[in-house]
Amino acid sequence: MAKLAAVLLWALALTSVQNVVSMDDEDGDWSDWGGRSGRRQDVMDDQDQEVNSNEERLTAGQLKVLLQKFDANKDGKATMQEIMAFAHEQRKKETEMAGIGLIEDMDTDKDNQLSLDEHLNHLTKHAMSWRELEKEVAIETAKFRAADENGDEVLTSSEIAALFFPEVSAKVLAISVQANMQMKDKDGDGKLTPAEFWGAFNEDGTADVMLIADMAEDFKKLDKDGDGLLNAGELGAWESGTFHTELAMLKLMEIADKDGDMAATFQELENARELILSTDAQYQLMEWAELPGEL
Ligand SMILES: [Ca+2]
Ligand SMILES: [Ca+2]
Ligand SMILES: [Ca+2]
Ligand SMILES: [Ca+2]
Repeated sequence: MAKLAAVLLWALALTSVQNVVSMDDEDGDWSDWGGRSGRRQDVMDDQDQEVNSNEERLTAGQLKVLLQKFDANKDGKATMQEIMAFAHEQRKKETEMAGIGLIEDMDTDKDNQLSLDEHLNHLTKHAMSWRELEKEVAIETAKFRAADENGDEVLTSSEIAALFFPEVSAKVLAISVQANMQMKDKDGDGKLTPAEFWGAFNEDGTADVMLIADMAEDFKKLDKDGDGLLNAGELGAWESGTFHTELAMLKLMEIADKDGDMAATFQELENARELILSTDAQYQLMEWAELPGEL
């Protein structure tokens, strides 16, 4: 179960945490996981000593199996594109595993399916503020319809995952990104300044310059076109978790890819095995390597 929890933690850290937290806040488990990878990183930093012990090291065998999984065209090398495609498929599998367990508290007629009524009843029951509820209902209804692939008005197994983990469905993700854009975009120009993105405002409405400076590096990495603002696509990379995985894997490439062809061979990965200890790349690879029944 610890491994499943780790998998879920990773998926959660990467997705719209606030939705899941608001739905499950009565049991208190999920709220402890609030925050994105920042919180997780703090925990990891505290464990540096343990991470450096043998038990947390990837074995050569694990690396070999991971490379085989990444290497879709079987040329013996893993490219960034292959790794990111694997990451997406993996996230889909992980979230689908959570499946029906996700709706336990919501599925009031216990038919192992989630109807829109059940979803909205649960939302209403746990609403924090009536003012926000109307908006929430509209967003959640749109997400529900987008997740309902076969249009039969109930969500079953893999459809359920998309509602909770929008990143596994392009359609649900688009709605989630649009909703978050609208929520954060104070001046309504369809793009986010650093202050809008982090919600970094002082009580008098001016930007919290200190906080923004602290986060400047992350923002710069997200701002792919470098215009100083985040558009929907750039925000989508953040919401989907692609951003965190991509950064971690770019780090892996930077360390491992010695001949600079932006692809890693087994030998390159094996040489990098010690060098990536305590990096996000290491944590991500470990999680993939330790998936139950995978290796
Ligand atoms: Ca039901
Ligand atoms: Ca359906
Ligand atoms: Ca704006
Ligand atoms: Ca931009």
